[in-house]
Amino acid sequence: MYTSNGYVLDESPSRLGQLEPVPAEERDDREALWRRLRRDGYLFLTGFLDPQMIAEFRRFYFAELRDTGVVDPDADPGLGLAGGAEIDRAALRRALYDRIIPSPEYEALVQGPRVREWFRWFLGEDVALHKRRILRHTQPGEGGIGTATQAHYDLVYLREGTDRVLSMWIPLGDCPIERGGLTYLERSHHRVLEEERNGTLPTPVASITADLPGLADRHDERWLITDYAAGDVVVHSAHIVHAALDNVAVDGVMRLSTDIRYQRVSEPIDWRWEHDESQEVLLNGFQFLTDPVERARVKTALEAVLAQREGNTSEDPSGDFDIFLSLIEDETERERVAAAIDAEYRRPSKG
Ligand SMILES: O=C(O)CCC(=O)C(=O)O
Repeated sequence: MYTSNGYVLDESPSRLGQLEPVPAEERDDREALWRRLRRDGYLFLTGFLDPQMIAEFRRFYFAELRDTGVVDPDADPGLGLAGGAEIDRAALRRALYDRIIPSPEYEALVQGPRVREWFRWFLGEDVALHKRRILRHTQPGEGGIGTATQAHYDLVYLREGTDRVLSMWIPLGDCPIERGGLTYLERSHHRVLEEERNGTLPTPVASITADLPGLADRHDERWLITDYAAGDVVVHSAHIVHAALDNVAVDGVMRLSTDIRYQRVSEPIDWRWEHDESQEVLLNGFQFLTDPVERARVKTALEAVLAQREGNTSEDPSGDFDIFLSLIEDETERERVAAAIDAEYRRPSKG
């Protein structure tokens, strides 16, 4: 049984399918890859990265988390065995934002020659990697709304720049289905593109829903899943709907992944993605602002706050939504945005 945020996936063939890897004969054929990306919304590139490099990064990552309660401190960090202790959130943030994300190990992973050169080749010009890069781990058994990534498409979070952004999802270690890999709603990008063009999407939209089976029913579409192996990656467009499954593995092994975004340097970059992930909470409210005057004002105010915090990891980001809300001058707009933030990010966990 596969679940996402506790919702059980319908395993009938009309609702669940397999992700299709790019066949060997298309790997070096740019035109064929573009045709495939336009048709499917994703490119599943098996064995794209060296599994040994992935294994080394996994070991480095969990070794850095040894004292956070996330992993079993007595086990080989390369295994990524979940710990049973209470999680020390401040220590976790320090490990992530002060040591792991700025490390040469992470840099080599996300913009080593293999990845960067591939994007340069595929996009046909110089490329930029967004500074906001996301590392995610999930312990087995973590569940309930808010644990697994809900159904969404990336453009919703990237609207301030070009829509021709490509994401790369990289499992950092083997990620069999039950460990909670990424799942894609088959060809949903065609519908999303159409809805975007016609302006028929409800706005503002953040994630669409946690109810994956309900969404597949509503659109008569299938969720595509697979057993990912270390070294596999998926490149996806900004319009395809995707989500994560729960980690329901019984072997105690953590799911670890990173997701990064590349685009052509010549196209506008969403300013919010020019800040690293440690400022995420502060930036998340911006998507809910609709009034153009308020958007412009808040953007300026937010950039000033961010400039002050550059390189300074806030250990307790729980107050960042309040800082964000305090930047909105119009009271009605502030209340509306506060309600949207509560619905999207502060939903009480069912797990
Ligand atoms: O890894 C996840 O849970 C979500 C990843 C994602 O949304 C992405 O790669 O765009």
